[in-house]
Amino acid sequence: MRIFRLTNGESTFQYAVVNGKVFELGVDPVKALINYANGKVIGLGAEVNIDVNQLLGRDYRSSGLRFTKPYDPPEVWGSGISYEVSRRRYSEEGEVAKIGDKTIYEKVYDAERPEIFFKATANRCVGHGEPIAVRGDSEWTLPEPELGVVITSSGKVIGYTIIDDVSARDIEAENPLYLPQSKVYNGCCAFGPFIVTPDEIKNPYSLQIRLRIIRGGKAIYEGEVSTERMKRKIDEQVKYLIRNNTVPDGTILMTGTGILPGRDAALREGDVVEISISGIGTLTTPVIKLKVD
Ligand code: DO4
Ligand code: MG
Repeated sequence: MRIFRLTNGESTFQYAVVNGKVFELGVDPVKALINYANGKVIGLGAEVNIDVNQLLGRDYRSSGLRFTKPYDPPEVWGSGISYEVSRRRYSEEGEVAKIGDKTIYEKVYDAERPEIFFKATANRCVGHGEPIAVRGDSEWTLPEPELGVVITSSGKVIGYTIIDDVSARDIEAENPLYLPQSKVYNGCCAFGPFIVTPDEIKNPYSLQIRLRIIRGGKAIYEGEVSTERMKRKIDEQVKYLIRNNTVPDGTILMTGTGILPGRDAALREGDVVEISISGIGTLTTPVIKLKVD
């Protein structure tokens, strides 16, 4: 099953795709995911005739129905430096803080305890076709294309999604204590277009993640990675997230990036970020730059 949500700008409408057919979803999407995972009745409504592919081509400037985030996540958390490439690339950028003779990124990559950070609430997240943001005080913001997992309060994975941990890298590079400001702001996170149930993702460690940054119709950056390269596995990340830390059902955990463009790919207003994960789909988001008030 996959879950998605549409909006006409005023109201939202939620749907589930089961065996290739689209149905209205009569219950809260998180409840539907939990019931589905437990083999219980989901709460499907009438079958509807919706051209999903045509709707995926629209964005927030289109009139009429378009995609939005699949549901309102109560909390979004991130796990960091879970790929060797992120350990290396984060360690290379400028004057990086050290503990002993290792950069903080090398240290956390090798440590038993992962990096876990708070990322967003629903109001800071956008969906497919909606704008992600560059902070008004950042000149070097990058997308971080990641596999997102939707979990219950007990840490059970009930869904997968594509998620963008948009990050103001210059603010984090200036001082690691600025991490929350580099990670958490309006429009800092996009996810969707779908939440896909675990039965559709046979092996979460064999997914291909691709990123394209498009400027003026041309790709200025293209990169890819397989989740096979994720060193810190999902259950380990979830275990630390929920240790002595109660999270609500429907919390999303971002599992870390393995694609790291350089400074020359810093996002600009008008760019389009396209992230694909095999078996899930493609999340497309335009970019806007916020103003400092
Ligand atoms: O501290 C850096 C953040 C790392 C991160 O977000 C990632 O590896 O995806
Ligand atoms: Mg990240």
